Amino acid sequence: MSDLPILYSFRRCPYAMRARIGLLEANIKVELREIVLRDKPAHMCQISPKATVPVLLLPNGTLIDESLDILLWALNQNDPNNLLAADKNITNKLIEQTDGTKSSHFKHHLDRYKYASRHAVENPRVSEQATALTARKDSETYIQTLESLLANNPFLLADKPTLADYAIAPFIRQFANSGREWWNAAPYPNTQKWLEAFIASPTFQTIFQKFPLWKDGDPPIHFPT
Ligand SMILES: N[C@@H](CCC(=O)N[C@@H](CS)C(=O)NCC(=O)O)C(=O)O
Repeated sequence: MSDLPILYSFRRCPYAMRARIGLLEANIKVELREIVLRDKPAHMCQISPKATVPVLLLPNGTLIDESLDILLWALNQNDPNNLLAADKNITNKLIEQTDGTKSSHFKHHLDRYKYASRHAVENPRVSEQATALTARKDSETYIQTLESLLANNPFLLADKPTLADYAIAPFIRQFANSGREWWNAAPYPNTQKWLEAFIASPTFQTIFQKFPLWKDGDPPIHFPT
């Protein structure tokens, strides 16, 4: 058993990004196990049968397998940049609007936009392109919420990043990347600027570095390095 927490992670997953951001910000070292979703390690599925990343296993056997819980677990131990300073209720509400499971939440539309071919199958009379366009349109109410917040401050809830920025930006990155040309021309200058600043930040550059795929028996890879 490792004397460090073990993090199962997938580089491009926005949820796993949250976990790595929390660990980096809190400067908590873990053994990072990079996986691919089509070939999940048996140990990960055994300790967390829902088999989603991120999964954090603490040396005392405690399992944390929800991204927001990992982010909060890390920051509650060490939060040198005061990411927990913003109002908790507003923060939670905004995060829920992002990746909550209701069909009104942004993640629902993001999935249909990014994976329109999969979702078009649900209703064969609607083309893949129409599915994507509807999903993108439906996402815009949420993007407008961010845009208004970012008209007041350079970050969502303050003049510096807080939990909400780091919990949400990985999903907006995925949205922007699902139609880059459209995003670059879309009427959301504040959100575009905020996203660019996130992507250029040392925090994102550090958590987005590439790690080799983990397999059982490999020497441990530590994160942050
Ligand atoms: N609610 C979970 C969701 C995590 C999640 O859905 N992660 C995706 C990857 S981005 C996943 O592992 N999906 C499982 C799969 O595709 O098999 C969390 O916040 O950690």
